[in-house]
Amino acid sequence: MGRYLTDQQITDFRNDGFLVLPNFAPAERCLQLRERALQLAEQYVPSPEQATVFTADGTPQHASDDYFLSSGEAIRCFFEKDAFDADGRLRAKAHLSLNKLGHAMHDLDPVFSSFSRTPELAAVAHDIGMANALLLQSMYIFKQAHIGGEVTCHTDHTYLWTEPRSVVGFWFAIDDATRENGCMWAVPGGHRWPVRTRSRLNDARTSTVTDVLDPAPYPLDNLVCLEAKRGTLVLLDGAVPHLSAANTSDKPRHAYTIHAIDGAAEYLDDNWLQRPTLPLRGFSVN
Ligand SMILES: O=C(O)CCC(=O)C(=O)O
Repeated sequence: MGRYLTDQQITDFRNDGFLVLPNFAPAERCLQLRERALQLAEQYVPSPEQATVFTADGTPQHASDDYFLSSGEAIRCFFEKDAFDADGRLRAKAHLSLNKLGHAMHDLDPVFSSFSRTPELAAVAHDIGMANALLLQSMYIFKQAHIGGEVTCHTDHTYLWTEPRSVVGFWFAIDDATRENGCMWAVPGGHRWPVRTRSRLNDARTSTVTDVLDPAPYPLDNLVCLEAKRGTLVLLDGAVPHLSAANTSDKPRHAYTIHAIDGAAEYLDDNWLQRPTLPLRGFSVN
């Protein structure tokens, strides 16, 4: 397999726990994915009465919802909390009120699958040491203008735990992500700290619970702003703390993210995301 990253980029990723790769995905492919995401949103959006709200601001309303818990093998639509008015009515059309689509578009939709599997992505995964990268989940994050919710500081290992730790986030800017519309921020070197929480299924497998391994919040003094133009790929080590602010601007901030794990690591069976019938596949096109 060919190399994609330089030695310096690999060193930067190891040192910082993230790496920003501008111009990774061609703009036209990003726009094609954007259009497809909006089509899927229209096609799959449930009626507002059956809506599952997804929040990443510390108030997980989705945590005990079967629509969420069984979405690892499906294409599901999750609403923004602020999409509803005080009477519980949607302020905008349903498919324009979504927080995200998740979590198996990369396996179930041809447009998403082809965006998610390229020789370049396979090479990047290999370059950062993933011997057998497997695509575990995909999320299309709308971060809609005005209502796009905050994502509080977290690590991805918290949610997608393997032994040893192996999850890596492959986050693509589908729109330009700026300070105004809620770009991501990360703590350089924070991936060397032990991960402080683990989210997992309860014994009845009906809800997620959080094990607090260290109650101290992650120190955020050195946060780095990850502004990203359309087509930028941001790699995130599974233990690097990262976050994004709410989008209060009038510009949407669409992003697409894939979380991959290493097939050599053990994926725990009390992680919320389970794939009982759909085998995991890698980044290679075939
Ligand atoms: O897109 C965002 O604002 C956050 C995404 C994120 O936390 C992730 O992909 O792990």
